[in-house]
Amino acid sequence: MAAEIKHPGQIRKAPENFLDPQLLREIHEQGLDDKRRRFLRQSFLMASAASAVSSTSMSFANEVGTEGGENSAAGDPNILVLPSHSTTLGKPVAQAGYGQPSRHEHTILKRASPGLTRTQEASASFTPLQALFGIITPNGLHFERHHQGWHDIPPETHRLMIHGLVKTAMIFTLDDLMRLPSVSRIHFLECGANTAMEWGHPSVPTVQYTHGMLSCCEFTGVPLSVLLDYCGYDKQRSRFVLAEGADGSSLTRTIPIEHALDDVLVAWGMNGEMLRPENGYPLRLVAPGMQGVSWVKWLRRIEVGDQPWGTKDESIQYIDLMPDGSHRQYTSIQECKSVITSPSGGQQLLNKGMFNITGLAWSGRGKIKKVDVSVDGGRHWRSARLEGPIQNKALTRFNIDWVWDGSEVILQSRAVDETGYVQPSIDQLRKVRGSRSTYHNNAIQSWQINASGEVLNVQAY
Ligand SMILES: Nc1nc2c(c(=O)[nH]1)N[C@H]1C(S)=C(S)[C@@H](COP(=O)(O)O)O[C@H]1N2
Ligand SMILES: [Mo]
Repeated sequence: MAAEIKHPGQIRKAPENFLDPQLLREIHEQGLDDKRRRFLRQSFLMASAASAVSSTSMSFANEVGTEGGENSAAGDPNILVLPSHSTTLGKPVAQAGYGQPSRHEHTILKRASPGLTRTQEASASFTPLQALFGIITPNGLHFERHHQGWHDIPPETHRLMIHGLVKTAMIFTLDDLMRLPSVSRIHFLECGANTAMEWGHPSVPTVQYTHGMLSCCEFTGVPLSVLLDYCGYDKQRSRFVLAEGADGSSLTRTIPIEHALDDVLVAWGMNGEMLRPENGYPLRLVAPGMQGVSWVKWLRRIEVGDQPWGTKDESIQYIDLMPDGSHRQYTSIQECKSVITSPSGGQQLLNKGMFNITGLAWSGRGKIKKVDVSVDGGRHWRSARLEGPIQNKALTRFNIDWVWDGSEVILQSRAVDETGYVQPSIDQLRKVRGSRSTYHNNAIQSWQINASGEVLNVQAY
């Protein structure tokens, strides 16, 4: 299967021209402290000044000591010659329009996986994590997972019914819901089958395919607790709710009432605008920390009950086959996980020198406490810098400076959440779970960088 996937790797360039070997060694061993950072900046400025005319000599991509080539050219035409965009009138403002990414970014797309596609409707597309910054997934790049295709449902006729163990069964229109007090919260959404291809051996080449059924958005909606209160749910007997979607798959999931009352939302907003049709327009359940399938899209019905329903989506699918032949059921929480998104599979390091290793960490049980990064396949670890604010059940971005000396290395990240849970190696995970599961692979991901700078998906422990 790996051979069927063709995906352009990303090009990374390293700013090492101006580094002296001693500093390089120190950074390699101890990372960047403030003093070294200052040094780096100064050397950078000096290197730039020394080559004021030849601006490409600031280029980060050339070997130390390389002479000739672009660098020693008399002048860089990209600086010396005014381009037409500096000398002509730009395009007019659109009278009405919806903004699009630069055409130079046209390769950054959500992409379907040949491996996980049964039919084009019962399928998935993956978010290009390698190309994203920070923690928010742009709406146009949000992965999709449909059991039976997607619809663009007219909001005027869409209804949400709440019934079961309630005093008054109610039917809400979208307008009704939007009159209620809403909240906006940033949460990750991960399909339980994310990283499913990796239970056995590494089988897909890029982080888009290994981890791309993952996103993080600001969702806006009304807390489900508000609606349950409004309908007068039976406080003695209610133990579960069932959420059902309006698509042909009638996707249904049981959710424990503690979750339903805690932070579950009935949401219409995603990153400041209405949900995209593919993501459940006009209404979806937001079930923070729970696997994607519980985030029921095109939400039309919530039933309150006193026992789990055991629907097809929680008895035939979304169960985990264990080594002893039994199945785990209702394993809804996404355990702590992390992945390095750059450098990552399919990318190429063009040169030795300094790189920023960056990635994402998340936990369905709360906040991320720590992410450690190893560049030697797990023998030594350094703590990465976490970008704040660190939020509950949201992606957390981590960064760490690293100098590549040109030798073969294995990069790994290992996250710890606020409960103290440590992300397992694939070996540790397989010891407990076997390798016949589809869902809930939260193992440490390994990327090998070989001597020619290629980044490859490998397993190491
Ligand atoms: N109604 C309905 N809800 C659904 C699904 C579906 O097929 N139908 N797919 C589920 C699965 S398996 C996942 S991982 C998430 C994916 O959400 P997304 O398509 O917005 O990324 O939606 C869930 N909600
Ligand atoms: Mo999913």
